[in-house]
Amino acid sequence: MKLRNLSAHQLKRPDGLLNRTDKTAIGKKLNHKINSAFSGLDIYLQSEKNDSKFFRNLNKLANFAGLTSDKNHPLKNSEINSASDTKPAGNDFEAIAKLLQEKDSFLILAHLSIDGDDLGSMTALAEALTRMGKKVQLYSQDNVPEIFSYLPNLSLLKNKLPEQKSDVVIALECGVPSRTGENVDLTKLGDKVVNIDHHLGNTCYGDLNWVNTEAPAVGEMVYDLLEKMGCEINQREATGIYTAISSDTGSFQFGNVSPKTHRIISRLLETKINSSEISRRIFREKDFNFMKLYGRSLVDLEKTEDGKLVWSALSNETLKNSGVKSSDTQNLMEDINRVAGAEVAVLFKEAEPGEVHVSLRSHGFPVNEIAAEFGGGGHKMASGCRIDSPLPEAVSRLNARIKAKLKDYQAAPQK
Ligand SMILES: [Mn+2]
Repeated sequence: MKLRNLSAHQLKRPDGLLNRTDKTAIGKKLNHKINSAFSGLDIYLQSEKNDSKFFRNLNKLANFAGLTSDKNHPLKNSEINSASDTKPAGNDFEAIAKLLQEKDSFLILAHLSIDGDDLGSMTALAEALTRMGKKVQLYSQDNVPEIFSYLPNLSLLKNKLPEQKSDVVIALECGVPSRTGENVDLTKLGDKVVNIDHHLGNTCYGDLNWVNTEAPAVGEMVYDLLEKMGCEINQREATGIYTAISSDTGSFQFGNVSPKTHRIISRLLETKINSSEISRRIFREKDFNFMKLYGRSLVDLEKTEDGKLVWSALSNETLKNSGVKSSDTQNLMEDINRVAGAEVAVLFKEAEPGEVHVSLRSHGFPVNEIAAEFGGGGHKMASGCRIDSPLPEAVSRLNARIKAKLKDYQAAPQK
């Protein structure tokens, strides 16, 4: 992405932090008026919604997204500069559909800690491309969670990179190339790099980029792509896309679900997929050990006197003895966020002694700002960070920051 200079008014931020126009540049304009602007080493995302402007420090977001381990300079210049500036960024939907129809061999990559959205999406896309007579391989560095074992085309998924170069590599919801895994060089794996994502902060590193931050799941984008290619959705594709969308929307409960989402789901159900069984597998069925650990996290639940902050902390010993794989502890968080009257819910997991993984949830309080203070980030109401200190210290440090911020929040509720 070659950068162009911004005019002063474009950069003006209410608190004046982004006013150094001489050193600041802006990346290509994305679909939804999201710009990445550079001020020295600080990269901000500017988004506009209903005439309000929001700024996010992309370095902090990037760090959360696992873009690099260097907390001070999380985005590498090579990653920032990899896209061209001749066309609008993140808007190559039609060109991607055309490329997929023209080319013959594909490698589709998931992000680290593969989830229902990118897994369901890649299996559906693989099905469609295979039906078009093309060769498709799937790659994920991390193993597939057991709950998704019903998905079709899992035999195509490997955690070893192919030796032969494909015509096209497709990265699904990876903000930067390194999100696909360690030592993955997309340009060596395929002649063309296609980047499809629905998250803020994507650096548009592909030859073709399609970033739609209004899509609740990348699965919805894959549906659009299949439709554009004239693909009559079959039951196997529908199973993948249903898995993708229902995973990322918490079974259609989250705020990003739109009428379009339901129209797509309606179309998927027409293929007679077993949606209740898929929902049971994703959301209801739990492993025995998980249920015990889940119970433990609730028994240990704590709250501040005013009840605005609730949290639970699981020690390394508890986690180790639980027999639950760390990749399977992601959903422990959700029910902690159900306590009435709480503004913020936190789960601390001491993954290794002295290494605490923190999940934060809220119903409006910007937990991403708390996470960012600790080198993490994420969404306003769902964020995460890692604190390298003993568990009790991590709990008291983070909670102290939340309590301080909750005071401001109550004084001046945001948005
Ligand atoms: Mn997703």
